[in-house]
Amino acid sequence: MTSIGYNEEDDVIGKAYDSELVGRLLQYIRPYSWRMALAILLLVLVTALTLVQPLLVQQAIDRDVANGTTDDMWWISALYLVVLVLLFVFTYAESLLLVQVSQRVMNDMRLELFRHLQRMSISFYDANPVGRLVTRLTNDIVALDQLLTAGALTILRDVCMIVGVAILLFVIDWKLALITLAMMPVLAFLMRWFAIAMRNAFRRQRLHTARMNAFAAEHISGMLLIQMFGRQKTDLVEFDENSGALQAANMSVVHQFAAFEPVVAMVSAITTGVIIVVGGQFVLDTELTIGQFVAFLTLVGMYYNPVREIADRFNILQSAMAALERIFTLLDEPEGVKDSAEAVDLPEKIAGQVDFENVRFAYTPGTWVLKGVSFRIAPGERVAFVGATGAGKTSLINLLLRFYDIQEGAIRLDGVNIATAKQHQVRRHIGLVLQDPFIFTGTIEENIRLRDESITTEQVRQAARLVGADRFINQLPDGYQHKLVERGANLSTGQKQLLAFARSVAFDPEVMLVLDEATANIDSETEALIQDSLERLTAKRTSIIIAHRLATVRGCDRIIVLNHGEIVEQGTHDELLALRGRYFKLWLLQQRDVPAEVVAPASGELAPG
Ligand code: M5T
Ligand code: MG
Repeated sequence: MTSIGYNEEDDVIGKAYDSELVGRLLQYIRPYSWRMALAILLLVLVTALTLVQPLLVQQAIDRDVANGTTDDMWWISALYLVVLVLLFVFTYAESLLLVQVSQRVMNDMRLELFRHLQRMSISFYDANPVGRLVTRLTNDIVALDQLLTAGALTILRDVCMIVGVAILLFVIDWKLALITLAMMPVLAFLMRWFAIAMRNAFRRQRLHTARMNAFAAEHISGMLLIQMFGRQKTDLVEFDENSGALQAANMSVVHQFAAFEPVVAMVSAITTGVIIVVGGQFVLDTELTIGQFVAFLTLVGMYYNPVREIADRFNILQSAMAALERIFTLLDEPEGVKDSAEAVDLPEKIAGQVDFENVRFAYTPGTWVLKGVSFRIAPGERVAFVGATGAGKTSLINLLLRFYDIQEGAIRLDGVNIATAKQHQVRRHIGLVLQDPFIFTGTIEENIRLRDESITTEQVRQAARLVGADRFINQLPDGYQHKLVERGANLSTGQKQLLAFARSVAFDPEVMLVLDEATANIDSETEALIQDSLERLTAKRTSIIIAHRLATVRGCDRIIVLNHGEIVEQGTHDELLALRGRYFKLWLLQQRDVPAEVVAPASGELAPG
């Protein structure tokens, strides 16, 4: 098995700086710009105060120590203390401001992402694994936080520091400063070399992390199959390879880091050595005071700190840029069907008439899935759609729920073209009973009303009674307050189905859509129960039933036979049988399950899905 869950997009490694991305990020920071500005101001002040310290020491040495007095000690000490207190206050305020901005930006982005996800078309979710989308909302947003709190401003601080120190060095003694800066090209060369090596190491690290995660996610969710087919050994071998590659990549990152620090330390030590020799001579020549000499050495030490950390920052920037890019790519993904500005309101209650007028529709331009479908379903009428797999039944439902807009024709609900109506109102009038009912974590009652407060407890119970779900619910220890686990793992398939029915009924939609494939894998007793509740759920309600088993649709007022996106026959069960057309063939095929003498050999063209 190969890791098809692995996605190249996830290990794209961005540049450390991308002006377009940063420009977009700034839009998010704008609402908090005064906080940000204040943080930057404080940052500059903190740098300045840090640089003042060696200068104070210099004063103490030159004024007092060198002359064997303590006259100026008191004010220098006092000043030093003030500097320390200010440093504390400013640093504290700066971090606080930064974290505030960063947390707010993160929150804004998360909300925007989630809202965006809510508007994405259903086809988008077919193409994007849940895990990836969740990663956008979690890990990638965290990477952003790092960019704001640890990355961007720290680099600014480092730059301030380097520039500030360089200026002071020149102020103290330009000759000595020149000698110090002469070491710069060596350092620049080393840093560049390390940056490239580290970039590659990080890239490998991320690549292998992504691969291992994808492999693990896929093979853990497919554990049933793995155990069924006894693939544990081969799986373990492959996992071991992935994991080993990750280990190697991690080690190589560590190697780079381990080498970088001592190398910088060595350059720094050599520089210090040269300064001691040359500076010492300057002191002897009284060109430099002892205080200046000490301050100079301290400043040079400060100079190397940011340099040493630059590789770390570089890494943070890089992964943050990549995360930003992924977030923005997701945000740029076009949303599903949108309401137009002049979308009309549907009445609170409708009669429930559904019209399809010459509907033509294609998921991908050119491949028509529905080729001019027209029908009218009167209020309260129960209509079934049947047809071979791929005929377009599910598509029809998707269109009525307006998950997609059609290319030609019109779909009307009580005469109102749904393309011009507000989407959520259209869906409120339509109930959908899915083949694979989804259960949320929460109680039975919460699952029925889906946290809609307008549905009363009594309505919840009524709905459950109507579909016959109350029997099993009442047997549960906590009844309606019984807690369900994720995806309803503590319920049987039939129970989940009944619960989903109750949910559809509780919302009391005028039009009910039933995807009947649901009853495929349950025992005949439960099936009869579900069949029975389906009848009750669709009674006196406009209903559209998509069924594969014709037994389900026999009792419908009308059956419409779809074939390759076109209506080929319609009528009642008996009428259609009398026609001896496609429906008849389908019906014959299904009689094969039943020992009956009616069975005649049929062509396999219309195999039941
Ligand atoms: C009809 C294509 C599908 C088929 C045709 C849902 C869906 C379908 N299709 C897409 O390209 N994208 C989609 O998201 O449309 O498909 P259907 O409407 O699903 O057919 P059905 O419901 O009658 O079939 P079945 O198997 O459920 O009985 O060409 O590729
Ligand atoms: Mg279908």
